[in-house]
Amino acid sequence: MSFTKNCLHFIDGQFVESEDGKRFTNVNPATEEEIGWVAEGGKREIDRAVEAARRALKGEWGRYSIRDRIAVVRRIGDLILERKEEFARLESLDTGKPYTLSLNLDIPRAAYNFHFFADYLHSVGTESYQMDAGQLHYAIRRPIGVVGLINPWNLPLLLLTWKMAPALAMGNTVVAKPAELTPMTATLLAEVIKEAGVPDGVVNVVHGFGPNSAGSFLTEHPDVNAISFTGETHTGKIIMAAASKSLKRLSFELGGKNPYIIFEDANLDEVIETTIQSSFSNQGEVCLAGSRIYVQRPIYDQFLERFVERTKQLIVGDPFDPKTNVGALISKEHLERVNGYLDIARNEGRILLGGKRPEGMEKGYYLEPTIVVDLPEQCRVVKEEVFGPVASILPFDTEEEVIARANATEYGLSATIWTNDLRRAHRVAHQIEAGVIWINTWFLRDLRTPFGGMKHSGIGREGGAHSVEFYSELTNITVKL
Ligand code: NAD
Ligand code: 6OD
Repeated sequence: MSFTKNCLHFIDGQFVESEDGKRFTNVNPATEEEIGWVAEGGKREIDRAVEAARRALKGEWGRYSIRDRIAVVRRIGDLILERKEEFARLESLDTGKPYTLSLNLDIPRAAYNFHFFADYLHSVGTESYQMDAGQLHYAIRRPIGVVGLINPWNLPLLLLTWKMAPALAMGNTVVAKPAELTPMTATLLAEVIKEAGVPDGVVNVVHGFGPNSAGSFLTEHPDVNAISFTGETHTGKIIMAAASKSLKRLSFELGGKNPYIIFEDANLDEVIETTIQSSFSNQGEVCLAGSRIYVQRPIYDQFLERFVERTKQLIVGDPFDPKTNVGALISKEHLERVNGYLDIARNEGRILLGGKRPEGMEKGYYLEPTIVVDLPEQCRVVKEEVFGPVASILPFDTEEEVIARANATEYGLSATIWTNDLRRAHRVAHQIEAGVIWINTWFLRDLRTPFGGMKHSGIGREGGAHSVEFYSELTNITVKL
């Protein structure tokens, strides 16, 4: 199996270089070694991809029956599973995340995104209303057209397929712009798309950067009907402005600074294990990470002691070592950004554990799982998205107080509440301003449910009927006999 992969664009069913031959280098964050080159797309590549996608809407794909679409969407999922080790290897090479995580979470979930939406398509209907005799309204659903998919680097294949599967299921064509730091699994997905027999031009992948590059050319393109974007809130604002010129439909899944509330009656055994995951899995590079951990004061010391002990057991290291729990951060720049937050934490609070490069690891963008305490509520580490293996633990006294503190943020993506008091769990959940709330669990996903954030964490919801709604256009037809 290959440890390198050069990444070409996939336009109109062909793997191609950029017309001007531009390329950039792809680096393995765990070794700092080059692992291949990537074609760097610009306006010309986006134009060609959008033209191909628009043509494909009117071609064979546009005439596919629902049954044919279900079959091909399902087949893409099957082929991902057939090549899951190859996908997982490339995902870990690109991101630095543990191979076991890629193999057991990212890649199966990517396949399931296709399987789920293939199944879901069976039950997609529309509305019909009868008025007086002989008067009937009924709605028909059509694809919205060419959809631009722009993704971040933290869960590259999972998030790309989360958008691509419903877009294809609803009969659209797509132009995907993967994150520049993680181009490999999108390229392998293009191979799978070809193998699955998807007609040329239905799926296009253009590599490149964001500003003044493939990303912004895609969002500005007048023939793109919708953009589904996952990434930073700041980027979302830029994309919204660019997309406004041609009034594109937008779906935004943005950043989060998610409150994670532990009441004194919670089951601490469960809490500790899950909090390890919600803080440090994927190196903490998860938009849903429970990064503000509020612990009720009577159990604060006990929680801290047990959490520190359990965190010490985590193994940081080579993503391909099966014992590794925490891999490398995505890039040198990102590690520096996270270290910048740790400097603030040192000044305004206290680093209780971690906060430095693991001993003996000279290469790679590694950081020990880090626990921070004694931070003032207004500290930037409590307010801003750190997106690294850094857990801030904050004591609280009352329910009212913790709700107010949880909501005192511009973000509203997710929240977690730990308590055995049923009434309190629901009472608090109803008051927290977040699009996704977990009670006594974290990141338990069901793809039928609405997923997305409020406030600066996003616009719109995806998942199940919400994805169907986003990736299709309704026309109401009224008939009077
Ligand atoms: P980012 O916003 O920097 O980049 C995301 C994508 O947007 C990349 O493909 C990038 O090339 C592209 N891009 C950047 N500038 C652009 C522009 N001006 N026009 C068009 N495209 C542009 O985000 P990132 O650093 O790759 O990812 C981390 C962020 O993503 C975090 O804030 C995280 O919370 C967020 N995220 C959110 C969710 C969610 O579901 N809400 C999921 C994963 C990640
Ligand atoms: O599970 C999902 O569908 C999803 N969109 C997860 C996002 C995770 C953010 O990092």
